Amino acid sequence: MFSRRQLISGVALTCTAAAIQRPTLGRADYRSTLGPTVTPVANGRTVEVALEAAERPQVFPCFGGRKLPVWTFQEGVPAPVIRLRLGETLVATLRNSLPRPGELVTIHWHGIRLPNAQDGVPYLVQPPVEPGGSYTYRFTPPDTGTYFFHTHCNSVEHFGRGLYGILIVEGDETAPCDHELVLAMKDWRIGDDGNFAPFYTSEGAAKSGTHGTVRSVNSAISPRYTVPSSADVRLRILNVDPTRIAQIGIEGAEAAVVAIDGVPCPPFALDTWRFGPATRLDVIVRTPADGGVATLTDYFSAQPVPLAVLASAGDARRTGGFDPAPLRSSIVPEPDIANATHMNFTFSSTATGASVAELASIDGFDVGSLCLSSQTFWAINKRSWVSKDHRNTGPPLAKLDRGKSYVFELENVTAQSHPIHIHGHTFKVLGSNKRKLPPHHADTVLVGPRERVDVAFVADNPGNWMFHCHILEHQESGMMGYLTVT
Ligand SMILES: [Cu+2]
Repeated sequence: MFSRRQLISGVALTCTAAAIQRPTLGRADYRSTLGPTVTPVANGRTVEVALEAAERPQVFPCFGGRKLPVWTFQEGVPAPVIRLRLGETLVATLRNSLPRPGELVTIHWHGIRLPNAQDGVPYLVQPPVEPGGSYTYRFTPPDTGTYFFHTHCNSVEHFGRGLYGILIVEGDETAPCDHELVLAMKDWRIGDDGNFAPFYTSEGAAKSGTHGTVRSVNSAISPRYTVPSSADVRLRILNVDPTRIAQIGIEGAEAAVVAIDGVPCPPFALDTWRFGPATRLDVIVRTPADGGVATLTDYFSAQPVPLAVLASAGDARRTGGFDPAPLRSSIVPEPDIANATHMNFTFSSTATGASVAELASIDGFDVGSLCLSSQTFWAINKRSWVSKDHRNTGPPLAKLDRGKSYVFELENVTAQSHPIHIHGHTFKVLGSNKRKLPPHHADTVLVGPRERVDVAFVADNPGNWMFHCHILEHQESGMMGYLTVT
């Protein structure tokens, strides 16, 4: 008989095997350059959006007919999609109409290099919005790309109940695609009684997070979208789950990655991509001929999971070979690696976290019955963030000089993966001690067990910026801090 631990490692082996054995299609010698730089020019135009955080009980397609008390920003849709053109200013008015007394809200615009005051972190940069209150965000995004937004208060529950939205800044294409889809991947945690199950558990927080029970894309199970045939379709794929790490690929069609975390990269063939929470991937797919299907698939499980199906219909749009046009180059400043200051950040578990993880791995042991003296399981450089609501911030993890280049050595000494996110900056991923990564930029990078990933950036944005794991239970149980740029 297998122990639970053996079974878990067996699952991991199966996943790896699934990813490796998967056949790859087509060629991979796409153009290795980017298009000309696109420089934002504020054009005076504004896009005004009203976002009202409220409970709106409804039946999303993945709920199996059940009505659940979801929390959303707008009526009628699982998640609003805000679109603006580069150069336009977003004016977003947030109203807090959540039903629970004392439930606070802010909006963090994930990945946007915006002024610190608009970053939406309670206490650190703004007072949280009380029930009945409102707050207006106003900023002009400097970069194109695929982003999302979410609250930065009680995040595990807010994500769990669906309080997030998509933000797209257009203007990066050098050649138009034939069609576009936004595909937001998120699990829902529904208990046997048909209601939401607890979003935060000590067992989950001390290990890889508390997983949802129903997988979805755009709040539907394996939704099917009709797309033009033999066409180049742009997929903006987002992982908006607070926990799930996927290994995504496209089955049945040739596909190329053109941007990671919104930042354009020279196109490269998508075999599979390790896809951590809060990360995004822009992919161009050459759809099959009329009647064919291509499937966005997650290979990081014992059996590949079909996440969304693209069904081709109609006359062929293209006849030549697949040669996806690169997007325009971004204006993210290039770090001066030779003269950069190196800083090491070690992501570790606390003594409490290590013992809870150990106990949680014993079959039948209910960690919830422990009278835990501390809910702090994780640390950055041996410091745990003690207040999940950001109230008692303490000193920053590091002070950075404005305009200087830094190399952050992100060192994970735990047995879990951690998607590490830095607010207000986009970093260049330099490399990993464990895997080969294509040259790219990101705002969130997945650091695997005992992996070290080096990233570099110019600290050009003044203010206090959160620096944390985006497995939200890890964040709320200690793996969070902030940087000060002056
Ligand atoms: Cu983590």
